[in-house]
Amino acid sequence: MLWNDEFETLPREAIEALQLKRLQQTLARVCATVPFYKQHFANAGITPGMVRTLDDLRRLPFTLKQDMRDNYPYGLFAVPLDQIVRIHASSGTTGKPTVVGYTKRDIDNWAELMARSFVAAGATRGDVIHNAYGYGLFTGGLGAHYGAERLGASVIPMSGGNTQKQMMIMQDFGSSVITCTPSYSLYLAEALKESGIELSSLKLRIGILGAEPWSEEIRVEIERSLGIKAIDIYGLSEIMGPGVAIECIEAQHGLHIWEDHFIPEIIDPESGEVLQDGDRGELVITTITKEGIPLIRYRTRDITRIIAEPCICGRTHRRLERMSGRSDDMLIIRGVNVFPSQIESVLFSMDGVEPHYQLIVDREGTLDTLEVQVEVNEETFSDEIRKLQQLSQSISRSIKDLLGITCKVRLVEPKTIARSEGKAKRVIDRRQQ
Ligand code: DLL
Repeated sequence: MLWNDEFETLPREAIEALQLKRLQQTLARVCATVPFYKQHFANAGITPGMVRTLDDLRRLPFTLKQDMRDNYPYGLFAVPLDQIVRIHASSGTTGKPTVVGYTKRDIDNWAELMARSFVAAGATRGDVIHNAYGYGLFTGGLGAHYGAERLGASVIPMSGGNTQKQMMIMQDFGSSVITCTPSYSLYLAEALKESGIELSSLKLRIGILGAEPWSEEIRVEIERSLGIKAIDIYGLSEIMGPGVAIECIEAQHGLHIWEDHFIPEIIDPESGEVLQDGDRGELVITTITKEGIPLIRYRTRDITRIIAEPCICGRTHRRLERMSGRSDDMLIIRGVNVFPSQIESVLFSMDGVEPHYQLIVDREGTLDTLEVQVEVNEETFSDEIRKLQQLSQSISRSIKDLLGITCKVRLVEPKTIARSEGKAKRVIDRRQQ
């Protein structure tokens, strides 16, 4: 099923022609209306007229999150405030948030792309969409909400939190699609089990999950424990919010990025060089329809690769492999580059381990230390000490084999690691404190 047959199946040449036209219009517009871009391009010796092909895009300088911070709050907006109808902001961990503004048309395009994404995920207008993404400055809640309404489904604006109430509503209202973070879906699964609620008493069939990295192993666990198809959705507030890219239910392999609105590139995060399709690197996105805050070559810091092969679903928009993390999530422990997702994959290949963990990085004297805390299931936890020791040794050996670093593994009782209603916090780095 498609939402917009024409645009979702545009032949490659037509997508590229449309991209070039829209890119040229966007460049002309930002140069005329955003002093930052005028200066930024002048510094690089570029004028919009020099971009004659899509390949010329790589001649333009990148836009960084820092540029948004330096122009806080409205400096990068390309229209006067009286044309901005909504403002969102991303939840920065430190300092001021990153602010984005939407015109009426931006909001309309966003709802369209979210409706398209819902349909790609297998949702229909007959669904009851239980939206447990947070409503507020975060784009998840309102982004999913307007998309679900555009689709014509019945949307329940739950927002995050109050798990008991979520479960009651889910049962009584017959929620069939849930939208939330993957970590919250696991929390819900656990809470349902604890309350003795049978999956057969629910109508849940699809989860549209994103806003944080998750692995294939976690997908298997979510699908099993909630009895649903779990679909990966990607987005970021700087570019739009949720709905920039999504997996299709037909393949569940790679996220189609809506290329009539966004141009993706993959670069080497060190050199900034553009990589070939298929090579893994940092995702850079250029928006080509946004009016409020168009961004040119925005460095997302997310690590992925482009899957250019045609998809069985018939959509012609290329796919991004599931994000394997962010380049700024990379920990450097005793000089070794470590992505939390690498440790996650070791943990979930072990029997008896639950999908809840935390990495604690600290410093003793001049030496970095890593402690991996992971929950084990009830059965394993009540095993004899010797078995638990074997498990923790085999985890630490596998981590050593994979990454070359020694870590301390602490197996903890079920439900001791804090659960999250939004994005999970997997890493506690005490070195900077
Ligand atoms: O998280 C938007 C969103 C809401 C996406 C709901 C999907 C669902 P921000 O708060 O600006 O926006 O955070 C964006 O979250 O750069 C990624 O690092 C991460 N992220 C988002 N989706 C995924 C995903 C929203 N599916 C940042 N897989 C992005 C991995 C994701 N990481």
